[in-house]
Amino acid sequence: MARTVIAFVGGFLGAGKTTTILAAAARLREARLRVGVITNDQGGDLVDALLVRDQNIPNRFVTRGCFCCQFDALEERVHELVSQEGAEVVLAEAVGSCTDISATVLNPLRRRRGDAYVYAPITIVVDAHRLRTFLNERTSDGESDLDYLYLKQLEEADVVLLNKTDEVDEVRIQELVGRLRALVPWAYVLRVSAKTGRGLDQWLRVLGTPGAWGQHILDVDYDRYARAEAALGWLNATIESNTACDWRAFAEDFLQTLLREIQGVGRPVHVKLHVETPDGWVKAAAAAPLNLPSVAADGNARAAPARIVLNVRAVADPDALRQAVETALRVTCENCHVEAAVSAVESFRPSYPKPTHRDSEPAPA
Ligand SMILES: Nc1nc2c(ncn2[C@@H]2O[C@H](COP(=O)(O)OP(=O)(O)OP(=O)(O)O)[C@@H](O)[C@H]2O)c(=O)[nH]1
Ligand SMILES: [Mg+2]
Repeated sequence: MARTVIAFVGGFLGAGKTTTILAAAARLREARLRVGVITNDQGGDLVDALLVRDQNIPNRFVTRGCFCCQFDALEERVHELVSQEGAEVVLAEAVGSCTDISATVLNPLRRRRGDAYVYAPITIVVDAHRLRTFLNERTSDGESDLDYLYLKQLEEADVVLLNKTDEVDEVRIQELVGRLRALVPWAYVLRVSAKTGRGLDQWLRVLGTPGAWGQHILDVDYDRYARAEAALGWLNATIESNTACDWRAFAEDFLQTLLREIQGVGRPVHVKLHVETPDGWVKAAAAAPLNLPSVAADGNARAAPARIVLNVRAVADPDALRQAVETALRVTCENCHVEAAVSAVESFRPSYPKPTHRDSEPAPA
């Protein structure tokens, strides 16, 4: 039997990693390959995991820390996807505030597991709008800690996917590709749209290309990396309701109201929610810098009970995020004549990254 291919997909919060993975998984399945997906988060309840499950893709989660700090769990989940689900390709999405994947995840796995798997290039997904903002706002007297993290994510890429090109004109795309090639001359830079499918077949061809990938071991200042992560507030919540309503309209209203509330206490980075009802699901999300809501549903979700999973990532105090969620929920419930209550919530700042392994040299490929 051919060895399973493992592809790590990183990139900043909201860049489009999950959307890219789901679109790629659909193509791989059309080509009759068995795909498994691993999602990852600093907290517990994950919208991404629900999105993968909605597509009936075999999936596993690594929660309560990024792959590097939860390495043993990652290794186990990969093994499960291969041994229990027969996965021939595993697409593993790293937390969007995570970097140093090559030294702390890919190379330790290769060193420990040797030939058991084939390691695909490390892919970093980049939101074209965020890249423009990053390039425009960088100053010669040094970048912010979050910009430092963003740059480190790019530096370890074997492949960069310039995503959301459906929203940017071709002249700008050309310019951004040029700037990316100057920043990371060793990486393949591909123009893609996870939404329209542009460039995804090309990406899959690159993923299947044998090579000594993951060789870019970063020089990372972990104090700066930790400060960048700690600038972010994280909130995961579950909300439950026994009222029947138009859940798509509810999700749109809640997302917009919550974005406004967060803007009052900080800066939204990625806000996403998933509503599950007996007659369907709705997902709604908005990612900085544009914060344009995108909403999708599988039908006409109107029934009760409804279970809403909410994930907020923002440059804001975690307690202020709790307050923002409570206020937005009250406003939307009034607007939509719904009774709903938060049944679980956690909010925090990611803690100092402490990788289980860190290889300062690439393992033999
Ligand atoms: N227009 C457009 N929107 C996209 C595209 N890819 C993703 N999005 C939207 O961007 C937002 C973030 O997408 P995700 O796939 O959840 O991003 P992510 O990188 O997985 O986010 P995190 O897991 O929070 O780090 C969602 O609203 C998506 O609908 C794209 O190619 N074009
Ligand atoms: Mg995601």
